[in-house]
Amino acid sequence: MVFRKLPGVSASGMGLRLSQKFVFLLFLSGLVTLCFGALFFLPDSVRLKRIFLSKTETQPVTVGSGSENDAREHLKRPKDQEHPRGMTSAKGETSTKLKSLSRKPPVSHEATEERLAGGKAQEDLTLSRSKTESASERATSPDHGANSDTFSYKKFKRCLLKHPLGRDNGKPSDPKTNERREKVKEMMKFAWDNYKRYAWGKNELRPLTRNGHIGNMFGGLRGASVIDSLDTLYIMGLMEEYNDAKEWVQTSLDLNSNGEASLFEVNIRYVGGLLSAYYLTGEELFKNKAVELGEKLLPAFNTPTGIPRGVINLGSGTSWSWGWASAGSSILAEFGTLHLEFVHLTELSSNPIYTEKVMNIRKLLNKIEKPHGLYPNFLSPVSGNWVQHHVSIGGLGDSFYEYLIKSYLMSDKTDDDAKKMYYSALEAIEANLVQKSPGGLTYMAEWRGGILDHKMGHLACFSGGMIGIGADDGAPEKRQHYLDLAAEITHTCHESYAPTKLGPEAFRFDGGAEATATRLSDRYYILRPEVIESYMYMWRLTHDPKYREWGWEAVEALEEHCRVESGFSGIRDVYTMTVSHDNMQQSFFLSETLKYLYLLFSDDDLLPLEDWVFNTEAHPLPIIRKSCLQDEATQDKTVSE
Ligand code: DMJ
Repeated sequence: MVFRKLPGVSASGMGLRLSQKFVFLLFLSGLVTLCFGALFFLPDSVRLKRIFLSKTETQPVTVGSGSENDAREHLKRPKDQEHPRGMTSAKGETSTKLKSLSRKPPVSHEATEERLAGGKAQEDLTLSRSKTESASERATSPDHGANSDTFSYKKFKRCLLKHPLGRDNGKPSDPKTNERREKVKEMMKFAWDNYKRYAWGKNELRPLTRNGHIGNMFGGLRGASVIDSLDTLYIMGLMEEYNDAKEWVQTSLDLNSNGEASLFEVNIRYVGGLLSAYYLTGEELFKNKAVELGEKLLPAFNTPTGIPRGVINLGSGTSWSWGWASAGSSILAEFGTLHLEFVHLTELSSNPIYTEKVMNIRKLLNKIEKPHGLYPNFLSPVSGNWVQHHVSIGGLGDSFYEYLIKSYLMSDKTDDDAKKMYYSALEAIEANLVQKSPGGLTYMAEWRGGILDHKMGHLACFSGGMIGIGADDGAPEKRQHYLDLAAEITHTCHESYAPTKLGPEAFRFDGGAEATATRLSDRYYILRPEVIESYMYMWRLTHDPKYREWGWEAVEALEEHCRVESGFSGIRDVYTMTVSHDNMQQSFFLSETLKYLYLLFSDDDLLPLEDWVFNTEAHPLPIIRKSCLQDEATQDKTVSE
């Protein structure tokens, strides 16, 4: 740079003025930096801070539909998927740059859009670690409950209407029912003991080969059967077993894994299991682990729409879509099954981020145009558009609907958006999917762009219970109708349980079939809970003894066909009396199937529905009574003042 001499100013004078200006400018910029830096120390509520440090995530909501595409079965991932490359661990850094990407760039119009938008999206993906760090710090703070911002277990217990375990741990007065309940408890102990003996710390037991199974759903996390069993063991009073499980969580549950996990599975089994264990027992350990794990799931939401991708690397935070999901889409039943757990994570950590994330999903789904009022199963996390028009109450869609009504119930009936969305979805389901077979069975068909597939999956059988628990809050003129519909669906699902008295994975209502599997590949039963889940809810709602009888049929069938020398196993064909076992004791057998059976034979005051909702893995989460919790907070304050 060249300085020209100004008239009347000597060279040395000009140099002096310039250096004075330089010092002044330096001082000024220092001052601005200081003021800006000070913003970070202001509380979040200060307006100035929100103006200058607003979030940068973009959330466009555009509506449209893509091409029809074939989906693989929910949650089954082809083995040939590549691993994401070039990821570095972000551990130890104060702020982490996170990537979200589709694993295999698809070759459709949507894919081009994604790659273009993806580039822009990368800029906005910085997660404020300071915010999430404070979440776990707050959750682990020993003086929890000391002020109205932090969670107080004592206050929570006072806001429950009833004791969680009832008067006498739900023991039924009728001796026959009690005997049946004891049988279920024995089955749990048998399943647990064998898991402990042969597969301790692994995810599931392989009961025939007597070893453990790890699988690839939980991103290197271990002990899925331990976490899924905690609350079941506790409510059954299997305290020695519960204590072993708790000790394992304390000493061996390592959350610093670096593998690829299903966001959905980790959330419903691990986060859900830990949350329930905390609420039932008050053990801080479970709360801290739940919040710590919850934090690790947050990077999956860093997409242009805030709709999370299905797979996340728990170590690096990189996330991507399932290779089998068309055009890099996210799955309705996956991103729609986070609400209950995430609201509780906010409750326990006092960090609003979890609720913000799931409310954002809700907002987008509420706004987006729905074909015939229905929610298709695939949505692009980049554009916020439906990717194809396949609608199902079974796999890929199921628990999204479940979480709408349960969000409403869990909010102490204050979450009106969830309520509206649930009942209008149910109306659309009734208008488009609910069918009557020639033999008079009511069923939920699947919908592919307006064409019905007259098939119902075992997974869809949860809907009997769901429609049942939502019946009472529907329009007054519809209440009895909903209860009847719930009973009819449950009846249809019971009909599908034959002749082993266990049900196939999918059954059909066309070509002369009446709730029967017509393909060999649909005949397997993997210890799934959905039909029994509906029996349990329908029993609580109606006290019709047939539900207990149907539950008992299932117990006998499980004993006869699935019990092997070292645990319980799924079977390959429910239509053959000489069964072939699949050598897998699924963790949901311990968390759901046996828990729902135990509750079916217990009094209603064991985990009363006035106080608890069950997440989709049957982990009980308490209804949040905001007004009571706030009142209690005031009381505590007054006392301490
Ligand atoms: C469980 O993990 C959950 O119930 C989930 O919602 C669906 N699949 C299994 C049980 O079948």
